[in-house]
Amino acid sequence: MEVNTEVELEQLQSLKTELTRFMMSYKFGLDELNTKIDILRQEFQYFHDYNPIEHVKSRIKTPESILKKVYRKGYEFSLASIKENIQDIAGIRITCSFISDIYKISDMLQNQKDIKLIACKDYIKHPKPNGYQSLHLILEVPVFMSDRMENVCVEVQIRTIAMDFWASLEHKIYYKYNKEIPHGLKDELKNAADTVTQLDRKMEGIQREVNKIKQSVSSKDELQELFINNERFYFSDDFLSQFLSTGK
Ligand code: 0O2
Repeated sequence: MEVNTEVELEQLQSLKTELTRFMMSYKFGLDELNTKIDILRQEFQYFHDYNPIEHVKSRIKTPESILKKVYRKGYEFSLASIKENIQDIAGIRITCSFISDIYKISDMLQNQKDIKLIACKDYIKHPKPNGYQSLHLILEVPVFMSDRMENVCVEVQIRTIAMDFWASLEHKIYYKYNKEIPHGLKDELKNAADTVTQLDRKMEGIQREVNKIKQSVSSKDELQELFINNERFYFSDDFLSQFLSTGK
């Protein structure tokens, strides 16, 4: 369709405004959740001395991909229907080192008062028949804009590095063979998925052993300093003794 008359251009302008507002709300939803995830990551690093999050990637579904999903699922074509039915327009993928980190992060997010859990699919406890593993959460976050508040859904996929490695290779193969993976390769992928499970369990066990060793008491010097954004904060003996003497 070619748009050229003045009326059509005006209509297009107002549609563009509406679509921009729609897509921006998902961008803000992602920004909010990304900030929350970054705070959890930093706090965890300070208190547990390791980083449970290897990396975080976020994306907004392209209009073409939204359109395909609307047709594939037979939804009504309106922004209200798209907002209600397509809950993965905004998506975040969190990659962790260990399986236990996945559930820690999932719990920490779900325990936040302004986050509402809409759905949870645990493909780690119940992997897909092809071997796919990941924890999927649909979370709703409130986004406050200049003239309104909107609840926005964000799909959060949390998985280990090994699960992510498997999923990205499977995804490439899936599209290379136009969604019809040959049987031999399917079996090999399933085997690889079983190896991923074994590796993740083994790494978790090693991490548990290391944690036991790490639980030794820190030196006095270590307990008197703190680094925030590479800036060193020092708690002097005087400063600390004030707290210790009042018992606070
Ligand atoms: P993209 O580009 O990653 O967003 P639905 O979302 O309703 O169509 P379903 O099955 O209810 O389908 O959703 P589900 O199971 O939560 O999975 C949706 C997303 O998980 C997919 O997004 C993939 O990212 C990922 N996923 C699910 N199954 C597999 C799988 O077998 N292999 C791989 N590699 N990834 C998978 P999209 O929409 O496909 O694309």
